Amino acid sequence: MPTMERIKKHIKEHKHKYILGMPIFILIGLLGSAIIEQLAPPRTTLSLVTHAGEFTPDKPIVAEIRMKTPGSVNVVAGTLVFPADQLEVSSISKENSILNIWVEEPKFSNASGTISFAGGIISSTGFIGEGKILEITFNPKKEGSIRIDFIEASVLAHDGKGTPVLQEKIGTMYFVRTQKLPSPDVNGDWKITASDMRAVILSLGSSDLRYDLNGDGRVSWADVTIVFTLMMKG
Ligand SMILES: [Ca+2]
Ligand SMILES: [Ca+2]
Repeated sequence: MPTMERIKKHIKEHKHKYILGMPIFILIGLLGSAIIEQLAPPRTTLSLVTHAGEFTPDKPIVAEIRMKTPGSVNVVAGTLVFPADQLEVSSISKENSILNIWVEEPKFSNASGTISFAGGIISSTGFIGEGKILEITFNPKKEGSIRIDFIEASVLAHDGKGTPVLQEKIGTMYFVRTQKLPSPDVNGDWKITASDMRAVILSLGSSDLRYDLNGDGRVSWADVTIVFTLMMKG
C-alpha cells in the first residue's frame, strides 16, 4: 500500500483521536508526507486534469485525460466512473490526442456514469513524455463534491512484450457550488490534501477570505474541519 494510502487508512481508523490532537498531527505527519511527494521519482501516470475555474451547476467543465511516462509506451486504455446523478458528459473529443489508433472508440454512458477508451500509438519509437489522450466536457447538474476516478486503466511499454507500466491513476474532484464561497482546494491542485489543510491552519484567526470556507467572516477550526472531512472522504 502506498504511504499516503496507509496514512489515510490509519487516520480513518483512528479519526476521533486525530481530531482531538490535530495540531500535533499537522506539524509532524503532514509536513513529512508533503516532502515525500516532492522527492518522488518520475512515474508513469494517467490523470484527469482541469484548468482552474469556478464550478457552478449547468456551466460546462472541460477536462483532459493526460498521460505522463518516463519510458516509451504504445498502448493506453482506461475506464472512468462519475456520479451520474450529479454530472453528465456532453462530449468527448480525440482531437490532438497522442493516440493515433483506437482499439475502442472513446465512449460514455450518462446512465451508468462511465467513460472508456482504448488506443495505441503507431510509431517506431512509441511515446515518451506527457500528452493528451482525450478531452471531455462535463455538465454538473447540482451542487456538491463530485468525484471522478479511473476504475481501471493500463499503459503498455513499447518493448515488444507489452509490459504493463502504469504506476498511478489520478482522478479528480470538483466542488460545484452556487454560493460564492472559496473552494476547499485552497492551493488549486485539484486534490484535497494535507497541503490544503495546512494552508487553512496557517491562516487560523485571520479573516483571509480565501480560507474562510464556510463564509462566516473568519478562519477558524470550523474551516479546517471542512477540509479535513473532504480529505477523509477522498
Ligand atoms: Ca489542493
Ligand atoms: Ca470561517
